[in-house]
Amino acid sequence: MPKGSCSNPNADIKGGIPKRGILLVTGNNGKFREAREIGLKYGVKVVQESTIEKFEIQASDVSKVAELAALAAYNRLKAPLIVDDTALHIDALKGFPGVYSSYVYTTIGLSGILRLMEGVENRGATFECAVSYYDGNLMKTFVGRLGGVIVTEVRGTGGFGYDPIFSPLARPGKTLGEVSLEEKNTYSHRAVALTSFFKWFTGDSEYT
Ligand code: ITT
Repeated sequence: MPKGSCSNPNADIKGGIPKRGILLVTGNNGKFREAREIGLKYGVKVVQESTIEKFEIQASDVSKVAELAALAAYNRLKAPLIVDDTALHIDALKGFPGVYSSYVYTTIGLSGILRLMEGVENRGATFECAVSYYDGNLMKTFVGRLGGVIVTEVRGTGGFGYDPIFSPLARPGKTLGEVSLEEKNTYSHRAVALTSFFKWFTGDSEYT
């Protein structure tokens, strides 16, 4: 199925593995690449849907944003789908940029965040990711978090978004921009949320 198609994601899956498909509504190719790899482990083909824009309300938590975005996307596409809403919360900035993460990234960017953090001793931060599934009937939301620190300079060319300024506690000394996609997928906020989703979706979990 071509990228961005909005018909049934199961339509081009002909037996064997993967056995099922799911649309991921996102304009962010980095999210899609990570989700595609995790989906394959569970026999699920993740199909990126980027022809419609993810509807983003301004709410105080990622679960609410993801659920409303899933509902809005379903009303357009009429096919089972997931959306991923992610926020970076910086402790010393009282959780900022949080639900404004996308806007802040495209306005002040990584260098703007580093400037705000100049001379700040408490570098703690958390990524929070909510993945919401909606099929016109059932809404399910899965959340994952990753703790780490904001480093003092941009490091690494891997990943996307805030990855080059975030060093996870799981990998001290390295930013997410300096680790492989495979490694990020073993402990990231997105991997935790998506793993719970895929386990539920494929019937392999306590969620069923
Ligand atoms: P969609 O809404 O189309 O899915 P987006 O990039 O706007 O794409 P979010 O609102 O969820 O998605 O992301 C908020 C910001 O956080 C945005 O700038 C992302 O690039 C960034 N971001 C999301 N996940 C990330 C991750 O795993 N690592 C680093 N930055 C991330």
